[in-house]
Amino acid sequence: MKIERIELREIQMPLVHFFETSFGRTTVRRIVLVRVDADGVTGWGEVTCGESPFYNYETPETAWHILRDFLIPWVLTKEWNTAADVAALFKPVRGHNMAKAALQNALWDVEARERQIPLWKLIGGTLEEIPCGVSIGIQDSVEELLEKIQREVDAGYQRIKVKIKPGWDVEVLDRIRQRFPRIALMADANSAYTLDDIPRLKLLDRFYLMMVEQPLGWDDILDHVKLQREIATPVCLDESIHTADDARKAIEVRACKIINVKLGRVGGFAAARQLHGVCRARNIPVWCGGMLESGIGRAHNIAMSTLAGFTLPGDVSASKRYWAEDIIEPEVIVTPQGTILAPQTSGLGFEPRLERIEQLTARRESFG
Ligand code: OSB
Ligand code: MG
Repeated sequence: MKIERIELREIQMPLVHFFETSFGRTTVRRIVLVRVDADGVTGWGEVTCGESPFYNYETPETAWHILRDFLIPWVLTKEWNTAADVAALFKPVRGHNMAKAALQNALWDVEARERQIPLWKLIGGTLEEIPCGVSIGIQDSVEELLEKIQREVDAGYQRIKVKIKPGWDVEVLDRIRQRFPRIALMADANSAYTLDDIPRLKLLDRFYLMMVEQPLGWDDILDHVKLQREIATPVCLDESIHTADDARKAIEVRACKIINVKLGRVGGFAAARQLHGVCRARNIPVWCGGMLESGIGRAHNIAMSTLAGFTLPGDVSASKRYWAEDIIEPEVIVTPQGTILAPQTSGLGFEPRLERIEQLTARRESFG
């Protein structure tokens, strides 16, 4: 691949509705995009970190620094052949997986466009229709939450995930189950509990949830083993799985029964595929997590979700749930059956809307 230019830009996009988790409320997203021009085609990637270091330690500022001062200079000056190779090139940088993923995934997009095939086919995906769920944040009242759930169930989404934290958990789930006894339901705690909360977490079993996501420490594996022994609800890990090796270890010690894969959290398509392979070989279902992505990150998530092991509905939902106007054309739509159809055009399968991106840009820098 002959790279002509790499560009970083930060865009700012207001969410149509605030999104609240156990660690805080987001109203405006600050998203760093990576654009790579190479061999006459253009590829795009998205840094999926939050604005503050509350989900993990990355922020738009740390990602910009790591990309500008390390990853981009290496890609421009060192020897490598394919997008899959840059994972090894980036290895000396410890962590910062979301910065790494944005650049690596942009190179995957370039490669797919060069070969004129959809990105999902290039990574080895086979599912042409992917099952979708929604993630619904903490609301100001339970009534508002119940209304939101009703809307998403009516839209056809195949499972509902709600955010929980101490004080917004058992009573809320009880109200949800009274009104929606049969929906596929799960809860995501984003690390809001400790082992002292085991008695409370045991109460979740009465709601026959599909899973409880990341109840304990953001970087913990072993305490989740203790918890999983005590509760019937399957534990799903999100925050604490950064590599295929983390997944292997978590499965070996029985810390979880399900794993959420986020492209950013694991460092890009190469690692996501490895992790998917590790889970598949051990019969551990995986699903695609989300980070309130713009259309570009969303399109990458759709591609990943076509890998055969992504059997559970992911947090991959329609553009309009988050954005008044997305930055891709067409925007992501979900069928009345709660699925997304894999795109048939090359690369991401969605075209970035350059003039819209330009309007939203807060800063930019070019390299090469
Ligand atoms: O833990 O899955 C999470 C959003 C921001 C940070 C962490 C998480 C989430 C979500 C939203 O649950 C998923 C989405 O993008 O729809
Ligand atoms: Mg999560």
